[in-house]
Amino acid sequence: MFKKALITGIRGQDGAYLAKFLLEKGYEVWGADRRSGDSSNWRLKELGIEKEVKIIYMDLMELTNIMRVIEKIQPDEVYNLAAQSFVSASFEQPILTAEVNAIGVLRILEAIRSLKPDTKFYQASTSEMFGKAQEIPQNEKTPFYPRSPYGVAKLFGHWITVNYRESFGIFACSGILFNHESPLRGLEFVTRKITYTLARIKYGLADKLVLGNLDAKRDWGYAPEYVEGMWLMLQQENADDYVLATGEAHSVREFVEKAAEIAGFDIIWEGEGVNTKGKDRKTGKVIVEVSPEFYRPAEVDILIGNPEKAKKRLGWSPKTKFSDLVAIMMEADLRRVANEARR
Ligand code: NDP
Ligand code: GDR
Repeated sequence: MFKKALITGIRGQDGAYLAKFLLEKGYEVWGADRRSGDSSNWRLKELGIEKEVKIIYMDLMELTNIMRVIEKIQPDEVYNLAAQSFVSASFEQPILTAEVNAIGVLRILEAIRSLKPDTKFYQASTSEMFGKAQEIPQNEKTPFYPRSPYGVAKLFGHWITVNYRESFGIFACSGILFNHESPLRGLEFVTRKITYTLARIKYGLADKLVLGNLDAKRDWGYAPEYVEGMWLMLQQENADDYVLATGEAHSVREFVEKAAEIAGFDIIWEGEGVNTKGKDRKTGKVIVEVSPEFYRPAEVDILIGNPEKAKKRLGWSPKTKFSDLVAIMMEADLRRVANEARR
């Protein structure tokens, strides 16, 4: 018998890759869409699975809606990937962020508890819960110190998942995932903003790249590998929490440098906070500018994960190295923008 999976956040980066992965495993895949008005489903289209995913309307704000969906689908597995996922926006929309990223998780767990308690549940937790990191690298036992309304709300989502596992015996796992990127990443996130904008500069469609804090360091992995880790968590004998990460951190500045090299640019840095030593000397045309507009009220300076537990228990390990990840993203955007420019 095939299994049924319900994925919330189906129209996001991870929703698309997870849907593809589960379809290949023979699952019947239901995608919960909050019906935001943009019905382009471009990510599912790019992966060639738009017609295979069964879309159902479901918003994490609405308990009765969630209950009807769980009742109708009777899923074996629920992957809760839906969220207000942009850290910056959470400072402007903290209440909405908490409603979706914290209480939204509880709504799903309540629906599962009431209607189908044998459903396995995956919660998309995040390295942002470590925030002002209390140790380096971070693992499942590292104390949390979130630095944004996003991180605080996700911390509630994490603990309520643990609590429903311990209180009601629900098979509920929290995946503490460090940043994972791909050509399907949203344009508001720094990696995709860099590769897409550089590609547009290359084809004369933009004249500069404007960024915030270049010194922030992140542990960047490749998204298709991380969705397999989510699935593996739900296939174990016991539910547990796992860190998925590469164990390496790189700065935003390094990401820009690598991407520019691949796109064939010499970088000229300009703006506040720019460190103009060595290769950052001004030599001509402006390509990268630093603007306070993109600084956050409280920053997370450095995150590096330790994925040892996932390696040992799940047999999961990251494969794509930083420079390959940048190349995959940069080349994909160069191809995309070349097509745009031709139209
Ligand atoms: P995306 O931003 O690409 O996707 C998030 C999805 O959530 C979107 O499709 C969005 O819908 C949906 N959504 C937002 N609000 C609601 C709501 N009220 N009800 C239903 N759906 C809603 O995120 P990613 O795919 O990158 O990330 C997936 C999850 O993993 C998120 O929860 C994120 O916080 C978490 N995470 C991501 C990491 C990463 O590096 N990518 C790392 C760690 C955790 P719409 O399309 O309509 O906007
Ligand atoms: P993050 O990703 O906050 O780590 O959250 P993002 O790409 O937004 O920022 C990473 C770092 O880059 C710095 N930065 C900029 N960020 C953006 N977006 N735009 C800029 O112009 C810019 N300039 C510098 C940021 O200050 C930050 O330090 C992502 C999301 O996917 C979350 O949902 C997820 O939980 C975490 O990763 C793990």
